[in-house]
Amino acid sequence: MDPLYQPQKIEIDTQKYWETHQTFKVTEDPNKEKFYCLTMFPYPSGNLHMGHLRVYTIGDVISRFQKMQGKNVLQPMGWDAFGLPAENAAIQHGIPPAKWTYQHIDQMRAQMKRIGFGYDWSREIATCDPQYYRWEQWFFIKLFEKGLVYKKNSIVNWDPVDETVLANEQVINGCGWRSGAKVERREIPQWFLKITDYASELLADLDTLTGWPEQVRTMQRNWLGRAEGLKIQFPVYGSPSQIEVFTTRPDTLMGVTYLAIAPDHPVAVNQSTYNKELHHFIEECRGIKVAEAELATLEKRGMNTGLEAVHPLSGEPLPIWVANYVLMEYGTGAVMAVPAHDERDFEFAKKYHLPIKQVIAPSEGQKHDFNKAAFVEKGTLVHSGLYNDLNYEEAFEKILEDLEIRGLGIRKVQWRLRDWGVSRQRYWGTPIPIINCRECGAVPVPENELPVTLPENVIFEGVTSPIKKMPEFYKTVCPKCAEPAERETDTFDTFVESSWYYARFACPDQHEVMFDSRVNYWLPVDQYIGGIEHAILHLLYARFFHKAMRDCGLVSGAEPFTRLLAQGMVLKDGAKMSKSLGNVVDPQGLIDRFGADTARLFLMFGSPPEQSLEWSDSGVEGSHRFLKRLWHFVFQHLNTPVDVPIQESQASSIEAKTLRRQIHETIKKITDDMGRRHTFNTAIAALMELLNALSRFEVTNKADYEIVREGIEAVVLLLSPITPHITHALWEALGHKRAIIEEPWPKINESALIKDTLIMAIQVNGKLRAQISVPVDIDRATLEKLALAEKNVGVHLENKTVNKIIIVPHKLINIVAS
Ligand code: ANZ
Ligand code: ZN
Repeated sequence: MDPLYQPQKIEIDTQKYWETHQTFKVTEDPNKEKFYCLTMFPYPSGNLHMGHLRVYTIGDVISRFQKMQGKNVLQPMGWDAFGLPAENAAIQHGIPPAKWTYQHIDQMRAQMKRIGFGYDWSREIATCDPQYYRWEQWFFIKLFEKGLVYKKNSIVNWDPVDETVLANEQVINGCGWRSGAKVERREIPQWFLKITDYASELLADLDTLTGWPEQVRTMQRNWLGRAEGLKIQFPVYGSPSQIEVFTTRPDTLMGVTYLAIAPDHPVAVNQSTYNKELHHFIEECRGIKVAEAELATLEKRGMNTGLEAVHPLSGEPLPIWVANYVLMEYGTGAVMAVPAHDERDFEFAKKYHLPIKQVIAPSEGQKHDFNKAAFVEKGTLVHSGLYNDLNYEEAFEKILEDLEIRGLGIRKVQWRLRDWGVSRQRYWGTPIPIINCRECGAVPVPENELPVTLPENVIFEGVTSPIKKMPEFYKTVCPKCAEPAERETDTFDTFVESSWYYARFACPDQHEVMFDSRVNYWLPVDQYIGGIEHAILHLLYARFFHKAMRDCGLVSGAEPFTRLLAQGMVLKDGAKMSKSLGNVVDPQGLIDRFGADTARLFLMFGSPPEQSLEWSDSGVEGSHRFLKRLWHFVFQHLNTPVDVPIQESQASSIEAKTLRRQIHETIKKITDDMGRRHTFNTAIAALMELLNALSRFEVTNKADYEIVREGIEAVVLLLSPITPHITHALWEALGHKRAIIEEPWPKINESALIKDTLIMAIQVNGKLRAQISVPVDIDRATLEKLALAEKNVGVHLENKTVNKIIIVPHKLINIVAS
């Protein structure tokens, strides 16, 4: 054993060992419990950053721990390889996106190998590989046939100078990122997936996901946004039309003082043909695409249409306003405004001097100033005529009843969730497998013509997707009528690829069908790990895909991910480590200087995985010092053997017993920390304490030496999921023939955990066969069990039956057997 800890050499050697032994390649073994551990695959940007390093280390530690538990562990890796950065690089530097992407994949794969992640590389997937996306195209056609796909006009960002559609990220302050031209809104036909068909199930099944953080489940619930309310009709004066509103607060109906409609609402658009000012206002609102999140804080703007609606119960006239805070995409695109009880309406009414009418009373003793803010809580009705004194539920039902009589209201469950628009007018993505025929409309590409391959050798002229200008790509014939037709040149949103990759890892080499039976062996993913930024969309889309794939008979089970861990950010000086802030620490430098094990140890030691981790140079150095100390300690131990035999009569000392207890308490704690709690930081702290205790312990005889050896082996085994290289080398130095990666997790010796012990002799038919250490106050049943569990006792009981067990308290146990 080298007296010096040399991480670079040890790490490369260990990685070679794994490579030649194909240590992480797994096959399906029905006799072994499987464990599928998946960390969200990266976009191949070219370099791993510290956040990557942290999340992939978490996954690797969990995988290695589970392998040591005897499970058949699958830990795959792949590349979310389509997307805008490759396309932007092509536009700016003329490199074809495919070439750029594959180069970056090679770079990142090499980095991952250098950090020692235990991936089954034989299952690597790149989503830009036609062998991958062909099954996505195939599945899209299945969804098309099932009626879960439709085409609808929807709005995109149009750059009038570059004559192209821009992704949201390419619009900077309302202008095209390259041309600088003011971006316009255009309506073009786009493909949608009917995720809303699954809204109820996506909501209900959240309750079964008990292995997910509560926060993520709440975020998904809010995104789905199930709301129970009413749809209410407001007739328009002097017009046959009615304005329909959706409200969750019908109890406030008598407090409505105006109607607010979206700028895109047909009544607004129609009215603007007579009203220039209104027309201008609507155009202005349309120029700004409002994200839903901004609605609350948006500066409220509006204009009176001059039209009036009729209150459905009181018959009073209500002005109709166009308001920028009303979304056409939600509910009916119209709101019955109740300024006294809704914050947005309140702000708007204040600004435009509209009446504020209180209809809900704050509870007794609760003070509320209706001049300052809306009162949004539920309560007892006031100033509501017939409905006075009713509570929320009573008012809801009574008002519904009265509206129903007039045919002006119905109960309605509204969802916030929208269908998923999957068309992108970008080049670097999966071609949408549709052929547009003048006669037959949109026709799916026949199965035997899949994949529709994206041409990879392309040159960008300007920003437009090259395949939109490639007749050799888009010119084709209609599969139905054989007339000339054109292929769809839009590509899929890259969220489509990441919605099903987890299942494809089960059988990435299967080229006949999307999935084979292996998918049922590996799914669901037992542990999924990734950033909280994917808490909503990615996870919701993947859950939707799983259910849709199940309904096509492709997978089984209702949910794809049993447990979810959302890791925290890596911070430096309290801010997110990011390029834009210029505070990144490059993992490569760290590895060059200290080795991968130090980096892994620091990242796991700094904080529990769900919390943010503050970068610290001294923390890294401390981690490195610990590994050096461990190395030296093992070296010294191996080079100073103690052979003084223990005296026959000499019981081991109190100190020795205490140390042994600490060893087994540490095993017990770390088993729980790593397996159940995922608190790797406290596990490492306990290991550091154990190493301290081992170093302090004075070895005077062979028995002591053996206990220290037991302690060292425990430390090395327990640490091996976190720092797999140094522990590989140490295990070998400790004289083991089998590599540590093949070793099982250390076992807890229950009797070593026992406090205040005494030694009792165990006899079989009067002959001493063993000695055990037990608590002074042990009960008879436990004592008998412990005695019978002793190995040597078992040997002497072979083929015998126990007739009687005689116990002389605090002295001996005699097992009488024949
Ligand atoms: C009257 C009312 C009174 C409302 C009150 C709220 C409080 P959730 O619960 O999020 O589903 N709303 C309806 N359609 C809208 C749209 N297209 N754009 C903006 N706001 C819209 O929200 C339902 C409530 O949001 C509805 O209930 C409506 O305002 C508003 F004291 O109606 B409410
Ligand atoms: Zn046709």
